[in-house]
Amino acid sequence: MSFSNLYPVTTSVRRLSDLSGLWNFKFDPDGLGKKEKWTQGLPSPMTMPVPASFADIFTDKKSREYTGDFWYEKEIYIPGEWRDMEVGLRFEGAAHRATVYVNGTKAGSHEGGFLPFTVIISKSVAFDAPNLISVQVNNELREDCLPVGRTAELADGSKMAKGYFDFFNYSGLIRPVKLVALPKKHITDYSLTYSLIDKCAEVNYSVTANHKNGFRVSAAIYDESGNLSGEAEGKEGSIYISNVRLWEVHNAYLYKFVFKIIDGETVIDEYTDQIGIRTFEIDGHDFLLNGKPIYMKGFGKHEESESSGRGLNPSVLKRDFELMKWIGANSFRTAHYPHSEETLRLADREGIMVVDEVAAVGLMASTLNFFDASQGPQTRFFQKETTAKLLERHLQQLKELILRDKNRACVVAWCVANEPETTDDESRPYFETVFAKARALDPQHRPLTFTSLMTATPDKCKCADLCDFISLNRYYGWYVFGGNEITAAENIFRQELAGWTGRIPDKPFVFSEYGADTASGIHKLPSVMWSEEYQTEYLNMCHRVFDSLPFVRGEQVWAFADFQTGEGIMRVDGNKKGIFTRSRQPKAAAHLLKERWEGLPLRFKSEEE
Ligand code: BDP
Repeated sequence: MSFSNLYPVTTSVRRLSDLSGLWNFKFDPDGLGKKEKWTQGLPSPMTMPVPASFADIFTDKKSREYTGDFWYEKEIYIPGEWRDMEVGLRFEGAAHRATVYVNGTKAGSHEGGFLPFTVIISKSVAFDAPNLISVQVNNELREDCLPVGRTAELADGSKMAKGYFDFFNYSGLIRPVKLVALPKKHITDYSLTYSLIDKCAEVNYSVTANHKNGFRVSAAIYDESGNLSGEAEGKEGSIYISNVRLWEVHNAYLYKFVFKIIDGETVIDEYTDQIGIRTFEIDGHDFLLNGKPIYMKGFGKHEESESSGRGLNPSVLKRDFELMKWIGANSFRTAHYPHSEETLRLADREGIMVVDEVAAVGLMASTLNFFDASQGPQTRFFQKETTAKLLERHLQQLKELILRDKNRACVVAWCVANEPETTDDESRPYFETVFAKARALDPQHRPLTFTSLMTATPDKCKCADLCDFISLNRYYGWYVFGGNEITAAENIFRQELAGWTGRIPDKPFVFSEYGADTASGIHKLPSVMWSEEYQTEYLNMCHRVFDSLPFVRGEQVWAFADFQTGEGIMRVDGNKKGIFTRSRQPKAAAHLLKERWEGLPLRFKSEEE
């Protein structure tokens, strides 16, 4: 019998308890945990906050860089009132893989640290009595797992994560863990699609449950004042809303959807969600939100902050949205992994569009991909023996991502990979499979893209035509022809873009990354690279290029804020391409972008303009 992995809510019949707080914690470098039965109690544990990444909590380097197995543990009571229910433990993010034990018995495991999973624990728990939850987590990187990298063994025998990507390998129980109690027969999923006719919306829904017969389904939609907007009966159906209030950028309207399964007169399950109604599609070079052209302005954004690492931090999250609204952004890409469900729910609430990215990053065998991007070595990444397994995991995580986020109004597109080595011939069959899977999975048929590496120029990229819109990560003026050579950068940038016009003449282009490292507080007249002055000069150059090209429909600057990376000669305590500092204060470039983005018409560049 399948169990619901829907975002947990409380309703007339569903129960929920958040297990955030301090847990017991212990590293297991020698793999003793299972042999010594740590599942029956961790010997001499320390305390660790959940949700959080453990790395920046510590004051010693070995612990910060720890790579391998580690354990979390918590004792919980399960209310006796839940005896007749199905009880599950839902992990919103256990990076990068986890095995869960309850009272010493294995309850389930999951691969992929940025997507939720639920394990059923009803049969292994004691009600109204203490129960021990133990979680073995592992954060090693491999070439057949996402995100991609390898794990090195150092001279002292310890392991070290070597990501093929430019962000710190933060890990742990990075998102909330929740105890959920559902009726034995319950709703497992629902899907929504819309069509808009004048002021009316046709909302098509379908609901699935973990049992097939002996119940009926009802669906109802309420407006923000609590008035019933429409209702229907059946596992699938349509509800018409006249005078619909659509979900718009910076002006989100969320309806309350209520799904019930009913046996006779008894409500056996009820699930509710806040949903925005909107359409999003591509017409020629235009993105159309609710049928109207829209230009994407915003960021590539990591989900991370000081001390918590990748751990969900609601205050930072809310501050980030306040900054996005302040600067006039209307969108961001969840670089380089699915962000938390709380993030997407906030984007729904605030009216910010999201390009939702799966953790397919590092699909190029390099530990300094930002440097190699400008040098262009061919690593034949898709010809490795690990490719088949990697593809399997990539498809699995794409499936879990689309299942998780398919009903979110904010999600307007899926990004199926960041900077894969699409110059490799074997990337073509790989991505044909990935795109076909994503197309088949999304009921709303959102546009698909991947972000293109600098070396994947129009003459060399084997996969660009698979995309519904082209996303270019370009760093002319930073990694190539930086500083005093910026004029040469602009010329070569324009030359490359002219090539794209010939290769893909009929699709929208978005600059999904462009940026310059900038140490906040460094001022120099005339500018030098790394100064705040250079960041603004660089952005002005890029914007001049974008504005001269008729097919550009978006700019998402890299990055929203400075962020932590691994150590290396290219990074000064992390990547400094943030428009905001890591403590979320503006650099000079933030004021430039605010002026630009607030001034751009919503329909900027549209052929209807
Ligand atoms: C791109 C990557 C991104 C890096 C960025 C950079 O997609 O993760 O942080 O370049 O070099 O290659 O700053």
